[in-house]
Amino acid sequence: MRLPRPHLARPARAAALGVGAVALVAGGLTAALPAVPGAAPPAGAATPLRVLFDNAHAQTAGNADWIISTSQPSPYNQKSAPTVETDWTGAISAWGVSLAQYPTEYRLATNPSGRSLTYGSTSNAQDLANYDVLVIDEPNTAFTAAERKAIMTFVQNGGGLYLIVDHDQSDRNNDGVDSVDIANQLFSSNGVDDTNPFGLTVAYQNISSENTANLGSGASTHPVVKGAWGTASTSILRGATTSTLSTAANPNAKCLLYRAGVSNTGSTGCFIAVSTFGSGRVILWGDSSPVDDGTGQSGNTLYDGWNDPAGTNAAWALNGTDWLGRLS
Ligand SMILES: [Ca+2]
Ligand SMILES: [Ca+2]
Ligand SMILES: [Ca+2]
Ligand SMILES: [Ca+2]
Repeated sequence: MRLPRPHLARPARAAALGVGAVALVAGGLTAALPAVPGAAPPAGAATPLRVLFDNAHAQTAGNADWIISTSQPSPYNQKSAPTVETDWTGAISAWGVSLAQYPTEYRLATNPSGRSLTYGSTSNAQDLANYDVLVIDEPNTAFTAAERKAIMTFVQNGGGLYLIVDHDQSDRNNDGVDSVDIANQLFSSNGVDDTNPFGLTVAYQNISSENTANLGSGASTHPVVKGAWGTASTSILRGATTSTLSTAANPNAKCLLYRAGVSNTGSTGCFIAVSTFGSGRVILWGDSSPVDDGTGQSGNTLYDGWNDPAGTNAAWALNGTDWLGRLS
């Protein structure tokens, strides 16, 4: 059983990877990071949360670079104890390094390109049964039928799925499917529950540029909103879509953050949704841009959404990771 996170230390660390990163370099490690990573975990938190980031579905196609590190499966082979997001190479390395600063609390890996997602395969070191949380940021090739079943079985058995999609017609590798198609296929054809298991469907929208602070009714106390990494309240939409909720299909489907200007009790226009399936949890976010940290492999045009002052995007990602892993 995991005890509560060290709440006081967490926001300071999260900030160190954000706008405070410059101060970190200028002021020196000791000044900027007063708490020693790994020193704070309470007794009983001996087993780190195991988080797997998927890179087997064209997550680096086109300008995407949705990896935590170029070293895969183990990011620690690039740098064993990263402290700033550029210690690991990838446009979501800020997400990875934020967690990796707490080595006794989080252990990260990447499902590398060419490796299928499995559940219950003893020959796959990155088998989902070995992880607590699976992050899939904008898949651009479809999951196979076996992978869809594996993902849903993982969630059904208590796993947490953080699924991020991008806007309609965002087929970066021109294979005929984009993340909207791929998510909806997962939700409707998985061999475990094909009748809207999460109560969530991705809309076919392309919202070019908006900001939102439209929290769902009653969402202000949700652990993803009010978490150890700070309060999540706003986000950015930069080529984005939303989802539609069906509480008839799943009464636990809930919208935490709506697009601006829509009803915050409605079933449409949801930008960040949460739900459950079996013993597990899911978060669905309608845009890959907010977690783009702006730095990654050369050749990609990237924008820093992670630190964009119009959104509390790091908090959504990091509090969400904790909630999916049942730390909150
Ligand atoms: Ca790329
Ligand atoms: Ca594609
Ligand atoms: Ca986008
Ligand atoms: Ca980066």
